[in-house]
Amino acid sequence: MTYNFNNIIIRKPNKSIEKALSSQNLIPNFNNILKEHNNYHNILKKLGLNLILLEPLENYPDSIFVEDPAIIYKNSCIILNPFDPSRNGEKNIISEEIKNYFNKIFYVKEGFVEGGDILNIYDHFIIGLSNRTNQLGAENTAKILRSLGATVSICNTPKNILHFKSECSLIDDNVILVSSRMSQLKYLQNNYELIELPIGEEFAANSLRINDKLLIPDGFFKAEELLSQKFNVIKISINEISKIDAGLSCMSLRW
Ligand code: CIR
Repeated sequence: MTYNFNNIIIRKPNKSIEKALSSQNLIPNFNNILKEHNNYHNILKKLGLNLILLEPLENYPDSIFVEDPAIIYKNSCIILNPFDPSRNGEKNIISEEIKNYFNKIFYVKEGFVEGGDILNIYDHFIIGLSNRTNQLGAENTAKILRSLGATVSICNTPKNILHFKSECSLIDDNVILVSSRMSQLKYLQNNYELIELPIGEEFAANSLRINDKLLIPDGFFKAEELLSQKFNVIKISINEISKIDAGLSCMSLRW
């Protein structure tokens, strides 16, 4: 199931995160990141997940975002190919760290693709083309996924959105939480029930459904009100992490 998870991989924060990529050139504070990250993994632990904690990587400022260099499907792990040169080497390290948890490891060697651009809905994957994921990377990832029995659609991510999943997430069977920009995508409109968040709350569209709980970023009052009507919501503060364009899904790999 796409949101029924038993295991989760996260990486402890590195001090060099203060040099992480930020579209607004913001510099996060390491101690604040640490607090937010501790809170994040304590909540995940309380939800009963088996937590695999990887060591920090000082040479890779953005390496806590373990969602980007790998995806997991049916007991296989696909090592992706992150676009940004400062992030590309993360794949070599994480593949060694996590390979023993999976039956098979596959590698995307040509073209660029990041996990933030890959939305998994049961046996289907949507790969969003973005500034980080190109056609070749998407097609090579799709080939591997199809060989494992999945179906794949390749879509465009609207301009100025870092990753496809920066502003959308699967929150229930066939239900995708979207920002208003993502709600314009015909592919999503035609295939899923969409719950649209108001302008100004797009960041809350990167929420994280884990079993019967929905983790949402704190501080988005309309999103909280709307989602609490139907979901068992847990709010998580990620003010500091959001300075470097990240949300709740980016900090873990789940299966
Ligand atoms: C980056 O630009 O790569 C990081 N600062 C943020 C990565 C966020 N990852 C994600 O949305 N999956």
